[in-house]
Formats: sequence, C-alpha cells, structure tokens
Amino acid sequence: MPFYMIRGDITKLQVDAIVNAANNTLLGGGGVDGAIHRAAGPKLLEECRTLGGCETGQAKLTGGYNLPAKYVIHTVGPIWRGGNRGERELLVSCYRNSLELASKEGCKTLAFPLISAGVYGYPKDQAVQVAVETIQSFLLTHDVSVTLVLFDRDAATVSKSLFTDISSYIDAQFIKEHADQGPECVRREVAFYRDAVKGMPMSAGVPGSQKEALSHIDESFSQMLLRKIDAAGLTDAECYKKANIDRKLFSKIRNDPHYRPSKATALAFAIALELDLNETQELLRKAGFTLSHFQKLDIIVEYFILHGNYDIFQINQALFAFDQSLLGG
Ligand code: AR6
Repeated sequence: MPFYMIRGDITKLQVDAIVNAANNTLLGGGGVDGAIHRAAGPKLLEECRTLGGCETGQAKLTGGYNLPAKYVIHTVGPIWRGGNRGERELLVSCYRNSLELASKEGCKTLAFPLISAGVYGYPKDQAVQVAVETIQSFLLTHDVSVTLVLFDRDAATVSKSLFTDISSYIDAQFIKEHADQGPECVRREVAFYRDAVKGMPMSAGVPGSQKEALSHIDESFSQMLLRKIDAAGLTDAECYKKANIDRKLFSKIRNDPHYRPSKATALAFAIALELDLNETQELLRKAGFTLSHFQKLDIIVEYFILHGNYDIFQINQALFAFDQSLLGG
C-alpha cells in the first residue's frame, strides 16, 4: 500500500495509529510527545503509567483518547552520539517494531513523525533516509498505508547534490522552453503534425513500429496499462506496489476499461513500468495528459526517467523537496 510524505501536525491526522517519539519513561515530554499528550488528554498519561516504560528501539501501544487517531504507538528513538553507537540500527528498529505492532493490531493506516530528529539530535537528512528505507521495505510485504509527517522546513528529503542537479535540470528546461517560443518552435510543431498525419493511413508501406502503434490506437488507458504490465512480465501486485498505488484503486482501473486516472496516477504507472519518455507520453495521452516543460513536477519526473531511476520513493522524495505533489497514493 502507498507511502506518503506530508508537512503538518501529526496530532491532527485521522489514521488508525500515530507514532509518538517518546522517552524511556513513557511519561510525556516536549516536542511531538508533548503535542500528542496535550491533544489526547490526561487519560493517555494514565494508561502510559501502567506500561512500565519502554526500551530504546522498542514500541508499545495505547489508545488515542481525544486524538482523531484510534491508537498511539510509543517508541523510543536513540539519542544521537556521533553515529557510531548503534544509532542507525536502533532507529531502524523503532520504525520496524512500530510497523509490526500496528500490523498486529490490524491498523491499515499509520503515521510517523521523524523519530529522534528533534531533542535527540539525529541529523534530519539521515533520519529521513532511515525512515523512508525502513518503511519502504516493510511495505513490500505488508498491506498498510504509511504517512511520514515532517514538521520542520529544514528536514531535507534529498541530498544537497541531487537537489542542485535537479534544480539545474529544471532551469535548463525552462530556459529551453522559453527560447522555443519563437517562430522556429511553431515551424517544428507544424512539421510534427504534418509528419503525424502522413503516418496515418494503414498502407503497406507503414513500418512495423508504426503498425504496432496504430493497432493500439483505440486502446483506453486501462487497456494499455494492462497490456504493458503483461509485456513487462510484472504481476498486478508488483506493478501497483512499484507505482505506490493502493490495491483498491488498481482494481478499479483493472475493472473499468474507461477509467480516467489523475495525472499523478498515470505517471506513477509509467514509472512502475519503467517506460522511456516516448512511452510515458503515450500512456499519459491515453489519460488525456502530456508531459510538459512548463510544469516543475513533469520536469522532475523526466529527470529521473532520463537517468534510468525508476524508484518511486526516491522520485517522491525529490518531488517533496521541490514542494510538488507526489506520485501514486
Ligand atoms: N507533528 C509532527 N512532528 C512533530 C510535531 C508534531 N506536532 N512536533 C514536533 N515534531 P522530538 P525526539 C517533530 O523532539 O527527537 C521528547 O521530550 C520535530 O520537529 O519530538 O525523538 C520526548 O519525551 C522532530 O522533527 O522527538 C523525548 O524525551 C520530530 O518530531 C524526546 O523529546 C521529533 O522530535 C524525544 O526526542
């Protein structure tokens, strides 16, 4: 099931469980812990008193009381001591144990804050990577939907060098697109449509690849998607997981040949199928969209396609860093 990243206050989320970044006593504190106790009311502390604390890296569950969430999962992150004291392993086990506990309790939707990244001093960019990697690997085998809630503007979701590289790519595409606004661009468009029209009749001289394209001209988005999933040798589940798409949405698309997906959904499938730029355009067109150099989101996705990187989690981390909406979900 999908993975989301949002900016906001975890206490406001209507999910089955939210995770609390607590301390070993489980008796409350500052940061997100304080916010959760304030929003849940005094009954949460009463229940926490019965739990006998919690080891670092472990997790315990309570009710959510006045929170919109049904449960709170309290986990204790490591205090950062330079990175050589097993901090990473402990942080991984915070996420892992919380995810397993939520799953055991039948939770289908779960939200995490960035554990240890506040008072406990874990470097934020590394904390994000641990969170994303651990959640991602859990989602490969479990049917839950997980949201990572980032509170601080400075919690970077991609490395500085990747951010700079993508920024330069965006600038270059914007500049190219604006330079293309002159008559030369119009001439090229006219030539493009003239060539497209020339290729239309089903004559014996039509090359194989065009014949193949023409034979699928009446296909809907759903039909093209299912054909391409087969061609890629993927199972449905492999495909919707790689697309960060919910199983229910996938079956809607599978069962309705006329389903019109959002652009984010169509793009997510292009990524899952590892389509090149032309094939991505082709799939998008079936849903009534196109990749455009006037939209930052499109340029960022194009950047990843051109680099042969089809990891939707990494793409979403980059989209998040540029304040764009995410793919799939
Ligand atoms: N929603 C989402 N995230 C939040 C919220 C919120 N309402 N408030 C803060 N954060 P921290 P830790 C972010 O310090 O580092 C407590 O006193 C915050 O910006 O809450 O694990 C406990 O009792 C940061 O990115 O937790 C422990 O003593 C992240 O949540 C100690 O702090 C975690 O910051 C635990 O320290």
